[in-house]
Amino acid sequence: GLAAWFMDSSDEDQRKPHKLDPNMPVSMEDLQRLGVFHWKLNADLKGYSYMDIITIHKDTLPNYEDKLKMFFEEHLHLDDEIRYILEGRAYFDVRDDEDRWIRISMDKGDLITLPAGIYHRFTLDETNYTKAMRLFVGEPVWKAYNRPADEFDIRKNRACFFWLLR
Ligand code: KMT
Ligand code: NI
Repeated sequence: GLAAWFMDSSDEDQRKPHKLDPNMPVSMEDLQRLGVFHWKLNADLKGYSYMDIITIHKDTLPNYEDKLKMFFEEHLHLDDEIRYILEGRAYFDVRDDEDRWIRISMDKGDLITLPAGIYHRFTLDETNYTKAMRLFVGEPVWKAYNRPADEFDIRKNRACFFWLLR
């Protein structure tokens, strides 16, 4: 857990690490610039009004194959995505401000928040199992907009933010 790197562009198995050769790590600071926060649980789970637990394994998740396919489609949400890994491992891939894929490796005890409007996707790794807590501020909205979804204000706000940061 707690590691991130730029991804290669090979079409090989999505569950492999897909590191560049040589590896190009992405720091916590770089992720924070993108609005992505990723840390070991510091008991700061305050302020969330909804929680559930999803067990992603072929024997426990209905429509396992379809769901994994859906999770790996590049998409965004209009709310933050907050996940806390309880067991197993997984990867969250996010697009940086230059549209490069960053792979974030997550395992037991890792918490991540993805900001509303960031393009991202999710995959298991080759261990094929993770149990995650899904947290939400307010009423949960699971609606995902597959790319392209640039018509939303949140996308324009993000573009403006990165333009100002340049
Ligand atoms: C999402 O929206 O990307 C997901 O819910 C990923 C799977 S939950 C660990
Ligand atoms: Ni998502």
